[in-house]
Order: sequence, then structure tokens, then C-alpha cells
Amino acid sequence: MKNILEAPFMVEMIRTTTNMYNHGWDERNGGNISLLLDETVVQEYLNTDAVIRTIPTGFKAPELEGKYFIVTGTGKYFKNVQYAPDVNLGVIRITDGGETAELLWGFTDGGKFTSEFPAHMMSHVARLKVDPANRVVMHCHPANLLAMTFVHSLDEREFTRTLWQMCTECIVVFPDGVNVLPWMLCGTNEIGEATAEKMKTARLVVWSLHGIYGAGKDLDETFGLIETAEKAAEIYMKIAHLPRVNTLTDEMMHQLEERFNVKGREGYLD
Ligand code: 2HA
Ligand code: ZN
Repeated sequence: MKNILEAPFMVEMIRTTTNMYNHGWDERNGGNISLLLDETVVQEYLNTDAVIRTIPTGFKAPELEGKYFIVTGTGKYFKNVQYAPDVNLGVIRITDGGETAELLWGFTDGGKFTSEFPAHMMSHVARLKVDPANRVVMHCHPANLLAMTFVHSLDEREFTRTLWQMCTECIVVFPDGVNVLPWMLCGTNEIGEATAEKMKTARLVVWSLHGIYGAGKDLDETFGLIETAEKAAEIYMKIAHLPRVNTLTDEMMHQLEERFNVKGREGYLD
């Protein structure tokens, strides 16, 4: 059995949580990540018959039966993951049609997966239907995206267009745009279901007055997606109160679509 602390997925989880903390996106216990793992990869590091304990999830997700994830823990600080990965992270397998998570490694202080587990698992189900290569769901609290939800319309087309207009590469990085949920109580199955519904049409879902969810094929891509949207929001928050002298036009964005072979969300460009 190989050392799980040297597994590429573990190294990447530690690097990503540390990097997100360093970006100021995950104060205190803010934020959470789940990464889908291949059974054959997990079996290189763990005896998958050795279940440490079972944890009820409180929801159904039959599509995830038998799937493995590494997940951040509830109440845990991203800041601390690098120093104690076995306390702050857990490897789990979904069983009982989604109603049970079997703990195979981690959460050694008796902890469990993130309070946002419903939003994560339901979003995985939604994204896998659109893109079978999707492996990551990531949530965090980047300051500028959050700030923007206090001062900008929450209309998804308007919100997306504003972000696209802030950096030339935005429409290339997230042509599917950004979906937006109104404020809802976090940690519930309801916000999980609403997030998953929004994940059907975009890889970024803003939680108004709270933060953002991103989904992607690996940790790097998903981090980059949130990083790009947050950069655009930062520029918006710097210029929103100033007269706009120059702007990225829809005509310029059509040129970008052609040059980079992407298509902006239907109906979002004039
Ligand atoms: O786990 O970010 O939304 C802390 C959170 C909850
Ligand atoms: Zn949060």
C-alpha cells in the first residue's frame, strides 16, 4: 500500500486549500472542496473494505452510488489543512443510494464532511450529466464577487455580462457565464438542490451575500475559473463608481468567440 499523504490527489488538495486560504477566499472555516476519485486510484492507498465509520448524509443521490471523494471537513480551517490533512480532510465512499457516506480515511478527530455536503454531492450529479469529466466542486468566499452581490443586479445575464466586460479573457474562460442564487440558508438540502439546478447550465454559481461555487475537471481548472471571475469582480468594484470611458463591446466579444472558438451563452451577447 502506498503512502496516501504522497498521493497526487492529496498533494493537490493540500496545495489548493492552502492557496485558497492565501488568496483570502477562506477565512476561518469558510469554504469547502470535494474531489471525485477513481476507485482504482484509491485502492493503491487504502484498503477499501476497511470502513472506519459510516455517516448519514440526509439526502438521496443514487447516481453517486459507490463513488469515492476526498472532502474538506465541517468546521475545519483551510489554513490548517497542510499541517494536519488527516484531521481536516476525509476520503469517503457513497452508499445506500446516497444516504450514507463510508469513511475510509481522515476526519481523525471524529469529524465529518463539510456542512455543504448536499450542495457538493447534488452539484456533482448535475455536472456529471453535462460533463462526464467533471471531478471537482469548490466553494469559497472571495471578497469582490461577494461585494458585487450587494451592489449589482442579480439578474444572471446582467451579472455575467458585467464580468465578461471586465477582462478580455472572461468570455473565453467562462463562456457559459455565471448563474446566481438569491440569498438562501446555507448547509441545507434546499440550497443544495437549487445550486445543482443552476449547475446544469453553468460551472459558476454565485450565492448572493455569501460566496461562489465552481465546478471543473480538476482542482487547477476549477481554481482558475473562480480566480478569473473574482479578478473581474475586483475590477468592477474598482470602477463601478467611476465614469466608464472605455468598455469591451459585444462586437469585441464576438471577435473573441471566433478567435478562441468558444460560444458565449445563448442570448447573452447582442
Ligand atoms: O463551511 O463556507 O457555506 C463553511 C462555509 C459554509
Ligand atoms: Zn460558505
